[in-house]
Amino acid sequence: MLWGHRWILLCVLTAGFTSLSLGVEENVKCADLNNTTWQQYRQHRPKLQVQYLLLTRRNLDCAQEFSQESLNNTHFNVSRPTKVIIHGYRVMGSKPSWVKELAQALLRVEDVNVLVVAVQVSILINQLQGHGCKLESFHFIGVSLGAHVAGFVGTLFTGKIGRITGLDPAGPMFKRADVYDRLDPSDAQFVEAIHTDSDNFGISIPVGHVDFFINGGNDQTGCPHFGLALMYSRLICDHMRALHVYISALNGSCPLVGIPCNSYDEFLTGQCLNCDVFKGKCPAIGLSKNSGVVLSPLPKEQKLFLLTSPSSPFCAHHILLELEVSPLEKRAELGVTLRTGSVAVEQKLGLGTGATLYRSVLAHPMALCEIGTIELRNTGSRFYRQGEVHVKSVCLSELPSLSRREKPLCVIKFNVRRGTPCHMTWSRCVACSEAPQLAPPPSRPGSYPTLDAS
Ligand SMILES: [Ca+2]
Ligand SMILES: [Ca+2]
Repeated sequence: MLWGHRWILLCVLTAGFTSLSLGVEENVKCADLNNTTWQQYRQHRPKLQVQYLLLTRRNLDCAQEFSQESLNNTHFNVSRPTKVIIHGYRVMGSKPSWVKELAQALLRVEDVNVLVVAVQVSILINQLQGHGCKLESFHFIGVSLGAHVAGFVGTLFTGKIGRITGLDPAGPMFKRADVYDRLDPSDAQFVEAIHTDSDNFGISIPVGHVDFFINGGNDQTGCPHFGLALMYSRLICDHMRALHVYISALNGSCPLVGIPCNSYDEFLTGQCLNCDVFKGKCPAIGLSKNSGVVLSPLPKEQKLFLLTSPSSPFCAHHILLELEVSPLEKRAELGVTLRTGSVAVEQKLGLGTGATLYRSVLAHPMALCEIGTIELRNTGSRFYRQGEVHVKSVCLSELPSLSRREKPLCVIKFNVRRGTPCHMTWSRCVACSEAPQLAPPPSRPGSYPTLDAS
């Protein structure tokens, strides 16, 4: 797709102009985002008054129109922190349907003011400062272009805003932009970003103190990337996943923690196993202070990786698979399946003649202790010619590991013949040519080769 088309679509999908329908005069009608289009906004800009939506625990379902003049007639509480949802401009005028869901998720976690804005946030902040709100009590949550709007406003307040959360901050035209024009760690006291479509609508570089790259940050499991899916859902699914993962984290479905690593490849090949650089406490998506980061000074542009399941609430356990085989004369391929009841997750490992140690990290819906069986298949057929693979050990452990790593579950010493799958529970083996033994983990060499996993 041409970049021009991408950006038109990006504007359609993620930008947005908020205007409010009337509602204050009767005090019972709820304010709402209306369908003002970008064109209408341009034509009528001088006449349009900048307005905002307010949601609090006292009006969870019925947004109030909000302005400096109406401040005293709303549920806004200057003594409480304020979350500001920034969704930018909207070209076609369709309402961002997720705003209310995000606002309500925030209010379930904290008793705060939630303001929904499109632009001109700085005017609002100035007004609220006049009413006694402190800059550090503001938390901006910006989606796509809204993330950079939040960054720009943060710059205007010299980085004194409390927190900015960028949900798949827009790229790639921002990638080479000056930090003044895009979100960066200097824009607030704590800046975090969640990346889910770095290869398309999102930015590929880290822009916060910490940056969560979900499933590597490019493409999301459960999103249609091929086939007959609607063009809209194909294009927007990855990009909007950051928002849905964030809402899931707010709902507390499961901890969504990131593991620090230089690259996704290093993460997938088991080269980053713990959060020792964060004093053993992995940063988590959500509202905890600084995402749980206790380091001082804060890190900058620290990449964090995590895997998710394909659908809400996106919970997954990170399982490290470690395999040691006897030296092979020819190449081979092993299919490893972890199974609990009807749930099965398969990982294919390409084995070469020059290496005997392999590592791979995979997502599994079950915790390690709930994985009932492991099955190995020698799937190499005509192209691969290694007829039998002697497995010295296959071990599973769960990430992130604690500083003192727990012992992995291991099975040792068995052969996997081509065409004869080897099923194992942790206490027995079926159809192996040699009875495997449960064993303590093998000693761990310092480095492992890159795994050719598929
Ligand atoms: Ca900036
Ligand atoms: Ca993508």
